[in-house]
Amino acid sequence: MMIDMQRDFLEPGGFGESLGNDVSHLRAAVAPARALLDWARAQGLRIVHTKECHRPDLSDCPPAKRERGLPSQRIGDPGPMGRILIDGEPGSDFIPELSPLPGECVLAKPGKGAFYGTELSRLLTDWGVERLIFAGVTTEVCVQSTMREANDRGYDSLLVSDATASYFPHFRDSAIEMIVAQGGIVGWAAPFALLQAAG
Ligand code: C5J
Repeated sequence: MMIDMQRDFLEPGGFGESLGNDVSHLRAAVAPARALLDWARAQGLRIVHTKECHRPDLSDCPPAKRERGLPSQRIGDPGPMGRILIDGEPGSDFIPELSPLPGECVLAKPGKGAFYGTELSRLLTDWGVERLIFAGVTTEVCVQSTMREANDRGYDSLLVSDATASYFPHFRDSAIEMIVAQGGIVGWAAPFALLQAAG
């Protein structure tokens, strides 16, 4: 599960920056996420790339989400990478280093969790998948939300700790602590090198 490695979150001029974030904090996760992706491809694992985005008419964007906070640009407003967080606009696309290959599953999601408003549950059931490996951004928002949704649905989840990042580096660390606490109440975490060595 490669969560939301989109230009809108990682590049200047997108949704993340419009919320006042320093997007450079997310770059540290890119090389480990790419190494993970290459490894997963070599292992023949199913890969799902999610992207948080909305329909051009905003019919899947709750007004509360659009109106929240005091962003410089709101969801749907025009920005340097097209309309902010709108499916099909350049900003909603994946960063080049983590572009999906033909045949890999791309899942547009309107919420933070990847199970909400998507086909993910059905796809995982159809594929017979029981365990999920997570990477992406941001750790405490879309990654953690999706891991919690997965936990409630009975999946075992592992977060690759160096392949995820937050605009607030201490939030990444706290989110990982919360996930693995109490014997893995939500899931487990390990750096990519450990996963690679194990498998
Ligand atoms: C946010 C995400 N942070 N992909 N989305 O709004 O984590």
